[in-house]
Amino acid sequence: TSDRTGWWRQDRFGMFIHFGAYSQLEGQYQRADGTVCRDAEWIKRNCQIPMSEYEDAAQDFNPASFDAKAVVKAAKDAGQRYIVITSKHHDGYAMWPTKQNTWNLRDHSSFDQRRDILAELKSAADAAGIKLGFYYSIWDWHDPDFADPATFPRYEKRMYAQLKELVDSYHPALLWFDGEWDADNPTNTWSAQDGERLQTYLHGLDPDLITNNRVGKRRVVDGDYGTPEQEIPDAPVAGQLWESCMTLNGHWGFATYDQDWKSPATLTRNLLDIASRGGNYLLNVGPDKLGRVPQPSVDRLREIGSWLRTSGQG
Ligand code: JFZ
Repeated sequence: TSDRTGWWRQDRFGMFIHFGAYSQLEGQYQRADGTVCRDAEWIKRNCQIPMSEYEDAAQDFNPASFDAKAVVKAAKDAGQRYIVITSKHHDGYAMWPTKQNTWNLRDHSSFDQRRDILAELKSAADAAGIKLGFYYSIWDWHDPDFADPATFPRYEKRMYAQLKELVDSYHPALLWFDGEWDADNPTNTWSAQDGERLQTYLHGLDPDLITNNRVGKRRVVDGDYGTPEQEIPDAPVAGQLWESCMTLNGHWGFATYDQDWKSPATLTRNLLDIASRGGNYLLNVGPDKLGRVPQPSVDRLREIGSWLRTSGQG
């Protein structure tokens, strides 16, 4: 535990945002034969969408209604004090104008080319005293150099360059890594050494940058904290900070068909349960293809916040 986690340990409650090219499909893919396949941020892979079709969908992506101030307000109303948004999920699509490829929201979409949602979110968060962090997937389905161990070093170089862009342009407080595996090629595994090298690199850019343990092999020494997913650990690892991330319904990314929302009572109980065990709670919203946070999510966030305020803990 270093000094850099001070604010994070205090803050306790954050907003996760899963938003990307997959959001354009809103959870549903209709195949040529008319059958429908459903999934959210994994839809490209789990519904076996050919890359050219997925790229076509991304070309139509136009989240014109994304409103950074409204997102930050929803977080603030809930009592959340930090936000972690997907800068790049497994599909490799970058949500900022990266210089490393054109597979990004600036160069491959129908979105206003002058806009940059990560910059918008950063300034709205700063204005509200909310910390901003980025999710970044090491696994990349789009970059052809990822999947082959022979070319992986070329991919890794671009990944380092992208992370430097993120740090230099938006000064995130935290990087939330994921996808430190390759399900298609188990020999192409991200090693403990790869993780350590990346951590050292990032702290050279910004020593205050917090990372989760998925930057490496999820050992206690990897990153600053552990990441149990969709669960509250009975016995947290001694000496390890941790953060449970959870969905509000059953998916991370937007899925029209998923209306299975958790109750405000359950969500508030989770927060109290986690906080009482010394953990952090990262609760997810998945904006729709226009960039709007679903109303059931906004309503639940407000209810959690109103409970916190009436109990004098907000
Ligand atoms: C990953 C992603 O694949 C998923 O789409 C989402 O972004 C989530 C927050 O993270 O999924 C995982 C990662 C780790 C585990 C399971 C799913 N795990 O440790 O069991």
